[in-house]
Amino acid sequence: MSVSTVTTTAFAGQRPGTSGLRKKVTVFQQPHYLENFVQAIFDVVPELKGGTLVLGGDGRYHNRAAVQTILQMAAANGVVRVLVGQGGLLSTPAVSCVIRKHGAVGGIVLSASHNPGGPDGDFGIKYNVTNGGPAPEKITEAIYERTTTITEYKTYQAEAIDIESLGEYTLGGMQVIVIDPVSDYAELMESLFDFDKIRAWFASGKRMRFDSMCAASGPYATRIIEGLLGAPKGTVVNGIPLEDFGGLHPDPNPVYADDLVAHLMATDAPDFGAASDGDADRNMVLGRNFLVTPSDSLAVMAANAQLIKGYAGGIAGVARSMPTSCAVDAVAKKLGLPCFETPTGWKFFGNLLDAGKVTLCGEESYGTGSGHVREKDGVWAVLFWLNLLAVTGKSVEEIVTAHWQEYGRHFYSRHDYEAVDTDAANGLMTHLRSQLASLKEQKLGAFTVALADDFAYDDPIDGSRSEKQGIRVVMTDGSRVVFRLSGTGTEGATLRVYLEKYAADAAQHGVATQTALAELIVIADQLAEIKTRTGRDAATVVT
Ligand code: VG1
Ligand code: CO
Repeated sequence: MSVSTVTTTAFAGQRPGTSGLRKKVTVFQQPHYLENFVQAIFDVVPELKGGTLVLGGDGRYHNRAAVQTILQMAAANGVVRVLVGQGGLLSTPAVSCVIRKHGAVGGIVLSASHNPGGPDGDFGIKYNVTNGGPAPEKITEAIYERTTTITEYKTYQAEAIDIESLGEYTLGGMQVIVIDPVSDYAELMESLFDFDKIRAWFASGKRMRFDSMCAASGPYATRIIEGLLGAPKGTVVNGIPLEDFGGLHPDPNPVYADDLVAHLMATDAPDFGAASDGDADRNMVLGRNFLVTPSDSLAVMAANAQLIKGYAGGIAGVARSMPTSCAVDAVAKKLGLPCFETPTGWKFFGNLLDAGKVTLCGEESYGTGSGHVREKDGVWAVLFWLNLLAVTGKSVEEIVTAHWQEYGRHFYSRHDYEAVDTDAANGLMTHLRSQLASLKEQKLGAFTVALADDFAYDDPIDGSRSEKQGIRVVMTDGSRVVFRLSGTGTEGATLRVYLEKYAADAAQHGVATQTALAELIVIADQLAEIKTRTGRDAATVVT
């Protein structure tokens, strides 16, 4: 039982993407692969020595083994206390909550989020900083740099800690506290939402279906919604986290959560439906016979925040990622709120939240959140909607259609082309960039281009600049086509095409989304030569 220094060699490709380092499980199972990355974290964040670390993951295959490895390395690197979720489980927003509440230096999240799990699936790791949020690019880059030169790591060889039972253990000079993954988080939710009103809503016979997709939200949703809020047993389905997510693809969108959608479209549909992803930071909400886009969800939240206990004092401002629709901008304009446009990925909201510039944030990729933590938060979003349904007595459809009448409707869709040849995808982006200078004022079908650029973001708080964050082509009527390559995939490249069209006139609001966007879809293909360059006739996933 002692600290040992292990000789290692660097692995190529350990640069974190949009949200941490994500690779196939088999890549992480290579000797030293995880260890190198973890040692790089300890080397780049010296404050961890002598400090508290939070550790947990979404419960996917390899989670438990990785927890033991990291505990031993933490002990060898001088961490004094680790708070680890029971069974190694902590949702991503719960990690953020626990870091903040217990004054930890940071946290390590083990997750590949919405990517499938199991021995042939994906695994991932990311570091969260003291504010509870994902490390900013400055730190992720430093970690990456460190992985390129690493020659040794430290570990403390000892018996595995029993992380299945709550309690306190010691590992060398380090204390390991196995915590209940839900209680701190549930307490925070109770402080933000009117649980009495939601209880009354369920007691009046209203019904919901929460599909946890066999992933991390299960214990949270079950304890809070069926337990504290009194919803009938069976409200939460697929509520037990499984290492392979029961073979499901835990991405809460109409394509992968099709079973939930079918239940909400059935004749005996419940009033409200929701789903969450692998690590419980994403959410999809839907009403009876009615889908809500994530961009609209954010706008509705901003417009109604004053009705919700935790936000009754008003919100400071809103932020959305660049590809997210401008629906929330319309609300901000009307309410006189600041509205920020950031690159894709939650790490870009951290500074704005810390500085008190914004309260609500969202992404088109089924992510919404607020200043209560520094991650997007799936269960929080669902509770926000439940609270809204309970205080207004309205249905989801009534709330959203009334919203469109007031603010107009932003038709929105994302077309993903997954596992495309990497060279073809890079060529497509280069081809788009080469057209930017000449696109302005060009007529494209019925549209005229107002702005065409490669989005760059200057952080208003720390002045850092992030370039090449997506090609956007904005039309004079506000319609937009945006192109990006994903930073979370593990196979080839994934091209994301984001399409948006604004309709002020309520008579047009009932049109099917893909019909409303048909002309923009054609324009996107013409601009990017998607079909010829990718060899694909159609998108892999349309949300
Ligand atoms: C995707 C989404 C992005 C989200 C990220 C992490 O990134 O588009 O909005 O923040 O996943 O979400 P990309 O680079 O593949 O487009 V999660 O739930 O993985 O933490
Ligand atoms: Co996620």
